[in-house]
This record gives sequence, C-alpha cells and structure tokens, in this order.
Amino acid sequence: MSLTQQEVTQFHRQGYLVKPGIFSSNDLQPLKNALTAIIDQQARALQDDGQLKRLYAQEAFGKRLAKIYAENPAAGNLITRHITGKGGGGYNGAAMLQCIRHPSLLSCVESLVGPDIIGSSVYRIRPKLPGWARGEVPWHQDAGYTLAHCDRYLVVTCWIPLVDATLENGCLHIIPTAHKGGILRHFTDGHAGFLEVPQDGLPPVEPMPIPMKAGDVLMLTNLTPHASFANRTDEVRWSIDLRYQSAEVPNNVDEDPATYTPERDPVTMACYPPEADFVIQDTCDPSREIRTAPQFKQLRERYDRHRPDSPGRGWTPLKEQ
Ligand SMILES: O=C(O)CCC(=O)C(=O)O
Repeated sequence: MSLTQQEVTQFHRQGYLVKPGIFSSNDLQPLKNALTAIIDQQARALQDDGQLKRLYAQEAFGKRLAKIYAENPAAGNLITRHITGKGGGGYNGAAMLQCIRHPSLLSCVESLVGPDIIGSSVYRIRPKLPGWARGEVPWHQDAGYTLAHCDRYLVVTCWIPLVDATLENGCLHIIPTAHKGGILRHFTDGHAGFLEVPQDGLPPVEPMPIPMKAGDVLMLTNLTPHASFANRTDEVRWSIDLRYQSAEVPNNVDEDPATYTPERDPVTMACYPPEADFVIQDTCDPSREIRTAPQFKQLRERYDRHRPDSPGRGWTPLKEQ
C-alpha cells in the first residue's frame, strides 16, 4: 500500500495527507495489550500502596486510565509517565517496534523519503486524558524541536490514533500549506511546558481539524503547524506519533551516546540528539536494520543511560515575548 503520485503531490502541496485504515484493529491490538499490561502492573502497585481504591480492570482500553486519573490524578500521572517516559523514551517493547515497522505504513513512508529509511529518534505514545493539561499540545512545528540545520530536510510525522480521534476528545488540528513558509518563531514555556507558536505568530490560513478513525494515519511534514486541544469526553484519546527520514538526513545511527560531546558544531549532530535514531530499511546492508525487540530496546535504553544534551536552537520564553 504505497502512496499514489496524487497523494504524494497533495502531501507536498498541503503539508499533510490522511491514509485511512492502514492499521487494522488486529494490528493495533498488541500495542493496546502492552499498554494495558503496564497500566495493570502500575495500578496494582498503587493499590498495594494505598493510593488507589480500585483497579478498574473491567474497563475498556479507552476508559481505564481515565477512571484511575479521575480517582487519583497523582496515580494517573505516575502511570502515564511509565508509558510516555519523562520527556521522551517511554514504552519501547516489541509491540511498539511492530507499529514502527508496519509494512503498509513503511511503503507509504518510502513513497515520501525513499527506500533507505531511518526511524527518527522522536516517537511518542500519547494517552490524552480528560482534563490533563499536558494532553493539550499548543501550535508548533515538529522542526521547532529539532536542530536548525534539519529544517531543510523532510522528516515525516505519522500520527496514528489507537481509538477514534474526534473534535470532542481532542483530534489533531493542522494548518494546511503553511509548511511552505519555513520555520515559525517558537517560544519555550508554552502551554504545559511545550514549545509554542502564539496565535499572532501563526500564518493567516484557516486551521483544519482532522478527525480520524483508529488505525488511520495522518502524515505531516516537519514544518506543518499542528496542535491539539482539550479532551472533553470521559475517555482517553490514545495515539502514537512516529517519525521517519531518509538515510541522507543527519542522524545518530552510528554514534555512541557515551562519547557524545555537546561542544561540537551542531550541524554535525542528529536532528534530535537526546534520543536514538535507528535503521528501518537499508537497501545496501539490511543487516543494519533494527528488526528485533531486544535490539530496539537495547539501543533506546543506551540513550536513556547516556542522554546527550541538545544544544537547542535558542528559542526564548513566551513570557519575555
Ligand atoms: O497528539 C497530540 O495531541 C499532539 C501530537 C503532536 O504534537 C505531534 O505529534 O507532534
């Protein structure tokens, strides 16, 4: 299931493309099971510790963490952090790699970045809880988070809801065609601590909400402004966002994070130095591809142990605007 020429053209013209039904519900189930297992294990520990009255074990995937959070926000936050990591990292088990390497998804990505594909270090799992400020992500471009020398390269974000994403539960909103205007001015200390482009810094193009079914894929460029707003339901809006780039885009695949030095010229660095990039497809040397869960886990955890500092790109705080 690769992209048609028309879809590739729409992606480049509009800065986004929705491919419906790439992941079947069977394809999503292993990840949902793995996340449920983490929630279950953590909920039991919290209950033993007297911090939760109930396990909510009979609740559906979309509801369980929301119920826990509603009973005790601190307990909900703790479990959420186990899943997302602290500002990165997070769940890196077999089911995650399976999603990242999903064959139909990779065929679509290949249509955009070519056959030699690097899994960009930045992938995220987002349990967007009702009433959870950190679930609302203000306007930004993903390039705002990566180093400036990468603005000229394409890094494709694939945003995939694990449950239906609606206006009510906080689907993604994007600004079409705005990627053509280059990088916008971002500020640190935006909503919930995220980078933010304030309203008056956004291009004068009407934003578009993108409601999606579970398993659809929204593909964005790294310069496409996007945001998501409050979840006004009583269920969690679960999603993952994965990123891919051509092997020609700067990356840290052959680097040892233990020997990383932040003093060197930023242009010699990966687009996002703190986390591990990995080879998804290498047409000349397939032995470099990260295909097994232990390989993936080991690589990701090596970066958790020696997390390189990013020199950043000098955005200033919103309050000093
Ligand atoms: O999932 C969300 O609500 C925000 C996602 C996002 O900002 C991203 O994928 O870069």
